[in-house]
Amino acid sequence: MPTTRRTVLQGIGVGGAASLAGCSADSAPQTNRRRTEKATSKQQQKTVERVAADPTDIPDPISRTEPKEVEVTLRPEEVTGEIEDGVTFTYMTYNGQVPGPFIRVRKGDTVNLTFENPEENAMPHNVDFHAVAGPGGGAEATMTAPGETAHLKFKATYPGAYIYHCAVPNMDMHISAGMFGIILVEPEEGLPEVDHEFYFGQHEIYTDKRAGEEGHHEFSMGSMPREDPTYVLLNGEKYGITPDNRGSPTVQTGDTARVYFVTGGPNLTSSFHPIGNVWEKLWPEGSLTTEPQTHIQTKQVAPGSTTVATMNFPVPGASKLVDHSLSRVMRKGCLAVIEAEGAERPDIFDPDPDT
Ligand SMILES: [Cu+2]
Repeated sequence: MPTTRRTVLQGIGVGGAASLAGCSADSAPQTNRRRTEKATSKQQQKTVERVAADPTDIPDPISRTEPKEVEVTLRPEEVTGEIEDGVTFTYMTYNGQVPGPFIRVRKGDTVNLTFENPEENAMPHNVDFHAVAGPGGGAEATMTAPGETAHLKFKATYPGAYIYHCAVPNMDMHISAGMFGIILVEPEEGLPEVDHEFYFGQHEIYTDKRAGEEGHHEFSMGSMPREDPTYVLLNGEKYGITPDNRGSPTVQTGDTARVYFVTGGPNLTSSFHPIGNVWEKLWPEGSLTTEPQTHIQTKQVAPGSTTVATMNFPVPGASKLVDHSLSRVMRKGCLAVIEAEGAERPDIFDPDPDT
């Protein structure tokens, strides 16, 4: 009988969260140990059907011309989900998705952040925004044990697309388990109009089994220092954002899309490339106040950085987004697809010119 995501998720028992808590116990303050153990037994029950962030789930472009206060809530959530069919893993997420929610503000805005670490978690978490001017990007101010809530207020003083990520002592593990996302600080003049915006995040997961081996994969503290991941993923799941899996975003030929891309890492640099396409305009490191580069085939995006790039779709078909370190695509899951629909354009691309 073929296994489905749901049946596998229902079938897994204990184990994931317990060892997860064990291998990062040194990130839990001693005073919270009792509480953490109690939380662990509850956390084992929490499974989710999906962790892959919807690449179209982005707040609308900002049309305001004045700054304002923006309310943002982040919830670190430890959840068990599937990396691929039959392979479960205990992710650490912001708000249950990988990458975490896309946060959109304007230069000069003040962000009122509520950081709620749910009681059912096993571990402390926090958030370091690269858009924050201040100690740790807010990491110390948001450091919370399960059941605690912290507040942080900050002004977005400079524009750009920035990563945010967990920054507890075992931050490499927490990022590998899924704790990263983008905060976009729009320049005061806004961004050029486009037909679509998409959000993708790359990161790698280190587990104790081979890629594709069925069952629950525990986090591997052995392979992480060797930077030898089991999976390299876009939006948290193997081939998650593809037509056969969670589905792909669709555009019409002639449209322009702006892609926001973040490399969580924690260790691997992405060589970000759209197969069958090109980055028409590209803002390196998410620096939106520079002149864009044009017609870039492959862009290296380091862990802890982003890129913003536009693409056009002159002909119908799939644009496959990959890390051009291709073993990560063929063996480790790093692929997403954007589908373009529209009339064929044999003047541009003719796969069968003899008929
Ligand atoms: Cu964390």
